[in-house]
Amino acid sequence: SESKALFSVTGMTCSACAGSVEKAVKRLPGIKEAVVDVLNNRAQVTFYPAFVNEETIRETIEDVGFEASLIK
Ligand code: 9UX
Repeated sequence: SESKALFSVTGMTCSACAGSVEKAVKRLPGIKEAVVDVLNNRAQVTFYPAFVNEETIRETIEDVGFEASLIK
């Protein structure tokens, strides 16, 4: 089954920032959907926990260059 994680992502200033976060997260195995909202500094990710977890997703967002923390 799938899980959802909501992250706070700070430092994104344009829609291209959001696009680069979405692209990086979607490249991970086990990601169903990633939606990044630059205006509200949020990333909502739907994933398959057999393949990936919240911390790997969070680190991937940080690797793109933004601070990310898990909200729920
Ligand atoms: Mo453009 Mo968003 O360089 O940081 S991708 S502002």
